[in-house]
Amino acid sequence: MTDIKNPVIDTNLVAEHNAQQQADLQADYEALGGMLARRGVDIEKLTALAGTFAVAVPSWGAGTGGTRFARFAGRGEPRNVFEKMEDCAVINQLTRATPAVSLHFPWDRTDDPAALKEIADGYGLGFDAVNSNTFQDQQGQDHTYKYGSLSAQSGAARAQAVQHNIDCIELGQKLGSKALTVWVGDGANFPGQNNLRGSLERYLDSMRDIYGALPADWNVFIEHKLFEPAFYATVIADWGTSFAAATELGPKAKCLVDLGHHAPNTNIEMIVARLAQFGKLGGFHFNDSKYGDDDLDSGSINPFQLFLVFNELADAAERAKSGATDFNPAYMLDQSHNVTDPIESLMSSAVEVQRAFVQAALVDRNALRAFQESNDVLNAAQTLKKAYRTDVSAILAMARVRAGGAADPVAAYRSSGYRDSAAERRPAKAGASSSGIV
Ligand code: LRH
Ligand code: MN
Repeated sequence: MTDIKNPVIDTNLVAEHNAQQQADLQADYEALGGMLARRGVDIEKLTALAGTFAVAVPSWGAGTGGTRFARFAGRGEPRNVFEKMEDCAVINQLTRATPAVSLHFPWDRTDDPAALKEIADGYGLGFDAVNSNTFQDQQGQDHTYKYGSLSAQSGAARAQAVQHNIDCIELGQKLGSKALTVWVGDGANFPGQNNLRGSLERYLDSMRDIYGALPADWNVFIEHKLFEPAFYATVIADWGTSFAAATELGPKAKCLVDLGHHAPNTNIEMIVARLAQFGKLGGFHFNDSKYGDDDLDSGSINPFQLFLVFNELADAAERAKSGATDFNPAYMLDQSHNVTDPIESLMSSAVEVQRAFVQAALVDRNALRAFQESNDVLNAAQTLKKAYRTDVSAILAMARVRAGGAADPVAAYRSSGYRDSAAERRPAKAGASSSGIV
């Protein structure tokens, strides 16, 4: 039970909710426990493991996202970083799986980081990687990023972008963050627009300056993306370029895998295995997609892929343990919520990522290795499917309840009336979008 100094949702309401669910949960838990025991698996070990899982919430996901076509503001939208933290506190209080928030600057800029840190402490929240933003021009900005930022032809634009990233590191340090995520939309829309090698050389020069400003215990995460906003050539388009850049920069530079940043049908779990093998897997932006960078709820379209990613992470963690090397990639959600309540989507997405983590721990790795070594292809494939087909919902719910969360976070959230009270307390600013994505 992790106590939260200033819980946002009335803890009595959560206790009543859990009391109503207790009998069903206990029955489901015992049934699953019995089935797993017949497999030689101790359900208590898995529930304890589930309780150790944590995925960071993107501050920019707390508000309604948008597309190039429109943004349909939701009720009670957070209007500033403090209200985003309040929403993130609700997500963690009910799921007990999201104890950190990933901020985005300048969307979350504050002149009082100490006050923000104090508020976060009260909510039991910390700060994961901070994100810079050189893919939008800010009011009164001297040099436009229209033709790129860290790789721009303009030295002034590059220097401005480098300084912004250094400012993000300094603000992140005041909040207790330990990493900077750098995603740039830099690229070209037409063949010939940029010298493809020149763009990457300028990007690396800029990143060396940012790397040089990193505190000793910080990492910089390079986030690749195949396309958008550039539609012909993106400077950091794929894991290979990201890996080469991170290797070029040094040990504190790692690669971040956003699941939505690949061509359809890309084998993302293999990219994860490769980056882990070469010690360059820094972290994730979990989401799901059917076509492009759709930023849909994690596990909502292709939950088997999410499981396969965690299967590779479990393999890498096992190897790291036996090799006594540390393996601790940063887990973060990065989603955009256009038609659901962002809090509900972020809660259910955190649970879906936690589910994949627990299912991957259910894989009988010794049996799998034996089937692989004997080329018993079908049994090898079935060993993964057996874990994936196991409904671990009761384990996830029991882990939540034991940690002080809600057996059913969305049901508890809805019965709390939080969104209605937020709508009263946060009259929408006419026309102004406050949540950042657009
Ligand atoms: C780019 C991206 C990046 C963020 C942005 C909000 O598509 O995934 O991680 O900076 O979304
Ligand atoms: Mn991302």
